[in-house]
Amino acid sequence: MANIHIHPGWRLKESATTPESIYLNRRDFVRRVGGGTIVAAAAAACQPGGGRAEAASLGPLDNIPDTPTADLYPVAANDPRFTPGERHSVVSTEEIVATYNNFYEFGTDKDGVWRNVGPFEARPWEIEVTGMVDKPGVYDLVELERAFPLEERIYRHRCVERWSVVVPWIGFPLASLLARAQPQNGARYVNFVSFDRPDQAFGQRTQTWYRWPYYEGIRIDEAMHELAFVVTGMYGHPLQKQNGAPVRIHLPWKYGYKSPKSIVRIEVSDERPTTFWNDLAPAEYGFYSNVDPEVPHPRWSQAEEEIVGTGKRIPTLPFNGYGEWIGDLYGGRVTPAGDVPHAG
Ligand SMILES: Nc1nc2c(c(=O)[nH]1)N[C@H]1C(S)=C(S)[C@@H](COP(=O)(O)O)O[C@H]1N2
Ligand SMILES: [Mo]
Repeated sequence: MANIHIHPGWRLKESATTPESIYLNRRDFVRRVGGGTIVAAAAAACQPGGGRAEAASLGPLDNIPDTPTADLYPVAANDPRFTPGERHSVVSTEEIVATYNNFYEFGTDKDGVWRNVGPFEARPWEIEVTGMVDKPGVYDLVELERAFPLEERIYRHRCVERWSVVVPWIGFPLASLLARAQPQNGARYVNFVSFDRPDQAFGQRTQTWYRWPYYEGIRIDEAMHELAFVVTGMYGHPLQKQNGAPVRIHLPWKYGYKSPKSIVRIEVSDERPTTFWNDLAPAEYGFYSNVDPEVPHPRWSQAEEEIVGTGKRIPTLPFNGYGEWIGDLYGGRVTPAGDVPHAG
């Protein structure tokens, strides 16, 4: 009985979803990239000196940067046999996920982000892994995409603002990248840093009250957890810019802001890093920020969420439904004591 494969139980069942939308998107992508026309148009819109993208010429699904790794996509989907339940496991359409975004580097209007990413040059791209690792280095993202087997993971994504989507991400486990860098004994935290390019991101130019570049961090045992994912693709193709091209993190048991987009650096250290949202509003956004229906935000309840594009509201689950796989990372709690002042 060689090759018995144990499928992780956190995998969402694709058959409980709307596979048509995924496969339509895949075909659509093949057609667009195969023809090459839209990619060429996107590249033209990114010429130096260009202002914001021309909304009229580029649609929300036309923001996939050209990459020599396009041949790696799509990849095999999740095994359909395992699911943590039917709740909320309808994959959002790419149209929704690509037009309703939080990415403050490109403004604070969720439906405006995709219109503003034109000037952002998301390929080629390097990521530095630095700090308390035996093998620090600067990696070309293309190298990493080819080094690790890419997998598709359908993950729930829950924003602290009470909306959620379900996204077929493509990427590789964060643990694989960290293993390659070899964290030293005593390494306890991992910090992620996004790009800093005010010339390409008008939000960094104009919203100077934010502490750019965006940064968020987690404990190293959280980073090594099998659910922690480095995302390079979505819906069968490389990431759209508005979703964090060319590489972002996704931590499905935490509020969305803990998953930084378009990262350029991963820092391993023995000191807890400060984090973008905790620095801005410590009473509202903790370090851990695990999805917790019992701990309201000071300005709203977290008991429910709206599934974007459906008008449907559903109860929020502890750890966003991933509690069974999180195990005892937090000593039996969802929100560790004192994570936000009002959580006790
Ligand atoms: N660099 C960066 N990363 C970011 C953000 C941001 O503003 N900048 N917003 C966060 C928030 S609040 C959420 S909900 C998710 C949104 O991801 P999506 O637009 O792909 O759904 O990205 C997170 N990562
Ligand atoms: Mo968010």
